[in-house]
Amino acid sequence: MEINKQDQMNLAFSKAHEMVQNAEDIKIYSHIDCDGITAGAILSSMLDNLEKDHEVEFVTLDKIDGLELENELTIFSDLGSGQNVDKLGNGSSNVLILDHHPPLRPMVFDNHVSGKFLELNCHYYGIDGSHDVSGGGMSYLLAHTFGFDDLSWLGVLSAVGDMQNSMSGKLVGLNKEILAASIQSKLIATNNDLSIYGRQTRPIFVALSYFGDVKLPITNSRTECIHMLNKLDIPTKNGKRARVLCDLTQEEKGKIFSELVRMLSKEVPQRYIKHVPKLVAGESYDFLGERKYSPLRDASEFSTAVNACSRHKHPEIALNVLKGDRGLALDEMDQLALEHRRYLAQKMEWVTEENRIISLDNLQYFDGSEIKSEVIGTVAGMILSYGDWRKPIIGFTPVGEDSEGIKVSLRCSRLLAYDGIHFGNIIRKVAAKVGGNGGGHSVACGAYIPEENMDKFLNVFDEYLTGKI
Ligand SMILES: [Mn+2]
Repeated sequence: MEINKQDQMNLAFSKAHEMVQNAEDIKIYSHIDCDGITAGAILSSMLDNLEKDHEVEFVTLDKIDGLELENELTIFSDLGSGQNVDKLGNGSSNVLILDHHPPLRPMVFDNHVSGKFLELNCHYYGIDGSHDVSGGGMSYLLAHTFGFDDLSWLGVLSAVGDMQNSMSGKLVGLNKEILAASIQSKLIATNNDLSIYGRQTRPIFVALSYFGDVKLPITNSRTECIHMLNKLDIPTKNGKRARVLCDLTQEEKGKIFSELVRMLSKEVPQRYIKHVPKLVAGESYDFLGERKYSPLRDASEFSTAVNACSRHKHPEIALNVLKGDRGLALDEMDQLALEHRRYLAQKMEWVTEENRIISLDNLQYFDGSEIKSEVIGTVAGMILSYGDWRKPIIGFTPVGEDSEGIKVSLRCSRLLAYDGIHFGNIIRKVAAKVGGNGGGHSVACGAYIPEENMDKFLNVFDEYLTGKI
C-alpha cells in the first residue's frame, strides 16, 4: 500500500519522537542565525520539559566537518542536510537531522526504521523549505509530538527570522498551520498591516523614512515623512510620546497605504506597478505575552534582536531570552541590539559619506573592507536606499582574520524578485565560475570568493545580468 507524504512525514516525526524519548544524553548543534537559534531554543525547552540532559551549541556551517559526536543522541537543527553529517563520528551516536535546506542525500526510508540515523527534511515530503517551513518550524513539529504547543510562537518567529514571509507578506504552507496553532493558543495576534519595520519601537515618521525598496521622496528624510503624515491628517504624537505604527488605527494605516501606493506607482516602470501593493502591505505578528512597545512584541523586531546576538557571536543570550529569561539576558540583548545599531550607523556613514558605491551597467557595489563579514549583508540592505534601486547592490569584505577569501553579500529591491529574477540562484552560478560558492534567497544572498577573483566575479556577474533586469 502506498502511503501518502503527509503520513510518511508523521511517521518520521514519530520515529524522531522515539529517538528523543529513548535518549538520556543529547547534544544539539544548531545554525547560528535567527532561525537556528530559535530552533535550538525550541528543542532545549522541549528537553527541559522532558527532563533530559542536553547541551546546545550554535555553529557556522563550515564547523560541521570537524565535529566529534560523543553523545547518545546528536540532533542537528536548521542544518545538517547540506553537510556530510552521515560521515561523522564512529556510529555510536544516534543522529537526528531537522532541516529545511535542500538535502544532499536522498531519503532512505529504512533508516527511519533503524533509528540510528534519521534525516527529517521537509523536501522529502514535497514541502518547500524557503517559504513553507523553517528550521525552527521543523523543530516545533517535533515538540508538538510531545504536546508542547506553547512553543508554537517560536516556530512563527523562526519563519519570520528566516524571511519566509518576505515575498508574499504573509506566512504560507506549514508556517501558516503553525501560526494557526499559535493563534488558537492565544500566543499570537495577526493583523493586516503596513510592511514597515519598527512597529513597536520606531516613531512612525522614522519608520517611514527607512522605506527603501524604491527610492521615494520620504526615503531617508524624516522631514518629508512628517510632511506626508501632516498632509494625511495623521498625528505624529500622542501627548508627548511619538506615535509608533502599532498606535495607528486601521483607517490611518489605510491612508498611508494608499499614499505609498500612489507615490510608488509614479516612481516605478509600468511592468512593476502590479507588484506595488505587495511592497507596502503585509501581515504582522504580535506576541501577546510581550509588553506593548517592547521590541519583543513584534516578530520582525524580535528577529532583529536575535540576529544582533548571533552576528556579535552571543547566541547564548538570545537562547536565554527565547527560553523565557526576561531579566539579565534581556538586558544583555538590549545592550547588544544598541551596539548593533550604532555599529551599523557608523558603517553606513563610512560607505555613504565618501560615496563608495560604484555603479556598473547592471549592478552596483562597494568595498566593505572596514565592515565585519557578519553584517556586510545588513549594511548592503541599508545602502540600497542610497543607490539605484533598479540594480542589485553587492558589498564585499574579507571573511575573517584566520581564513582567506572574500565574503560577498547581495541585496536588491523586492520588485526585481517579483519580476521573476532570483539572485540566490544567479550568485550560485556566478560564484562557481570564479572558484567560489554561493546561494540564498531571491533578494538576499551571498557567496565566498577567492580574493584574487573578486574583480572577475563582479565583471562576470555584471555581464550575466545583461538584458535580465
Ligand atoms: Mn533556516
